[in-house]
Amino acid sequence: MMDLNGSKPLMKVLGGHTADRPPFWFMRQAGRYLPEYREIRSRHPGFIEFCFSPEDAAEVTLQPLRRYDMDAAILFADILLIPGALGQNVRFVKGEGPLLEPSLSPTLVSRLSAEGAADRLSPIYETVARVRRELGDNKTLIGFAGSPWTVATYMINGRGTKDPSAARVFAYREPQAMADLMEMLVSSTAEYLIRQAEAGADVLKLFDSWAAGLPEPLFDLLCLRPNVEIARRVKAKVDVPIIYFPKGSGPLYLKVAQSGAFDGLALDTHMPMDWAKRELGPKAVLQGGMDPLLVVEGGKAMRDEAERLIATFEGTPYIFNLGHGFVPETPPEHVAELSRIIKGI
Ligand code: 1CP
Repeated sequence: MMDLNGSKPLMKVLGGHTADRPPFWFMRQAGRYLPEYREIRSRHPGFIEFCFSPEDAAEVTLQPLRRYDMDAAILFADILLIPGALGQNVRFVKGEGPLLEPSLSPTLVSRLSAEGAADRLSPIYETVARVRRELGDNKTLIGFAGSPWTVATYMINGRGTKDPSAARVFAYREPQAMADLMEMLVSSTAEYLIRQAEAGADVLKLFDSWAAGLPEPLFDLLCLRPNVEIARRVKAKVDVPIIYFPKGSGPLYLKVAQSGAFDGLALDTHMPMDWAKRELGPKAVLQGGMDPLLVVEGGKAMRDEAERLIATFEGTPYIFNLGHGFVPETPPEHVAELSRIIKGI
């Protein structure tokens, strides 16, 4: 195969090659911990409207790279744009988080439609194209979407919660409505990701932030199968690597790796790293794992853990990242220090 990504360190590693130092980026690298983000955010009354503003969304996508020179930018958007495109009303309320109205019943599921959903997200493809034009040839642009189960937990619950049990009960009580919802999410998400790749995304990531705690049969049905199906549909159309993040799924990561459907697997914070390297590493390129709260703390604790991760994965293709996103309290100078540690400078 011709090596078209030779100048992008992250693409090389995602293709299975090792590197002198791990390429890196950070989950939630754009966001509230950066003053320049808050400045642009304050000009927008609504978060969704901000996501649909390509010029400003492209700008905040690029902001963290100007400070820290990571190897990749991640598109500034949100996993909760898809519910809006399917016909549910989504808004973000200050201090409260997302509100999705009305929360889903089987009747309401039958009123949603994936028809034309990807077209309604066209400002996002414009953001992707703008960022790709401004990003250097050696930098990777990551497009993304929420995984069907994770997006469904918000659609069914109607708001953000630390406990997605309403969606689990819905899955048991209303299997047909759940299957219909998953099919709409799979088809709209696959199309949305294909359009991001066509606009210039080099890599695509699927966030299954609520994959933890599902019994194995439900994990197979609602996490593994839909994400494998999205990967299959995307790869039938565009030649881009896909990273999957089944957060908190523990030993079920093994089934995900064995599916062979994903180029990369994003690790959460409590993953045993030697186990991951031994059992998952042969099947997928590994990314992540650092506790974001260590970057709030900084200093020796942060350095020791970064060095532990780098040493663990030395000699294997590994992308440095967090096990979940930066929290708003993260001091930007700690991110600068962490970037220097990873670069070995
Ligand atoms: O007003 C603001 O600035 C709101 C903060 C914010 C930001 C910066 C939200 C609301 N979304 C985002 C951007 C975002 N979201 C990005 C791009 C920026 C980057 O990563 O640098 C990405 C990749 C996401 C993905 C996302 N959104 C996930 C998956 C990753 C994860 O954190 O687990 C999830 C679960 C969301 C939902 C969401 N969006 C925003 C909030 C506050 C939430 C969580 C709601 C909740 O569960 O309570």
